[in-house]
Amino acid sequence: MAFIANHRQRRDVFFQRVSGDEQSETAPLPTAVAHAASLRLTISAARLIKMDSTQIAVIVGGLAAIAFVIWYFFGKRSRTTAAVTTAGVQEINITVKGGYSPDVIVVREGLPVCLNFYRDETDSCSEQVVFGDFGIARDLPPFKTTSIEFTPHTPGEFTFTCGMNMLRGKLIVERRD
Ligand SMILES: [Cu+2]
Repeated sequence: MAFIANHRQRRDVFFQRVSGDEQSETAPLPTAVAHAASLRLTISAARLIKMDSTQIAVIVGGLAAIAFVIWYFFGKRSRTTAAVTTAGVQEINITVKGGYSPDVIVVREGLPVCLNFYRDETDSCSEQVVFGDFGIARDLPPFKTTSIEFTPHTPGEFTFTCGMNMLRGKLIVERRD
């Protein structure tokens, strides 16, 4: 025991001599090194855990973003069939607010269609609605109903969009039996 203690003391003296004046004079070097090492270990462990939680957050955020994109572009749309009025007009009310609701409208070919767009916002994105296939582009004043009337003569699916081609809806024209 005396030998070990003596040895340790000599070693401490040796380290102190080797490391010179960088080390604190109060703490023997091995203790300081041990402290520094354990501190470094704690910091790196903390950093590792922090990085992991950041990575998890990034992954979760990424997955959420992907899910949102899938839902936004491919999700089940609200499909609505236009009601036919006594005058034989296929009429439907569409709310415009960050999108079109409903955004899938089913009509029959050969009958006049009346689409009542109520723009429930001032967001400039939706200030115009475009039915490219029908050559229609119409301004939608905010908080007002704008009716667009035309008669589809060809069955098929026709996209309608905002003026910037961002908001989208679909007009499905079904064959008349
Ligand atoms: Cu837009």
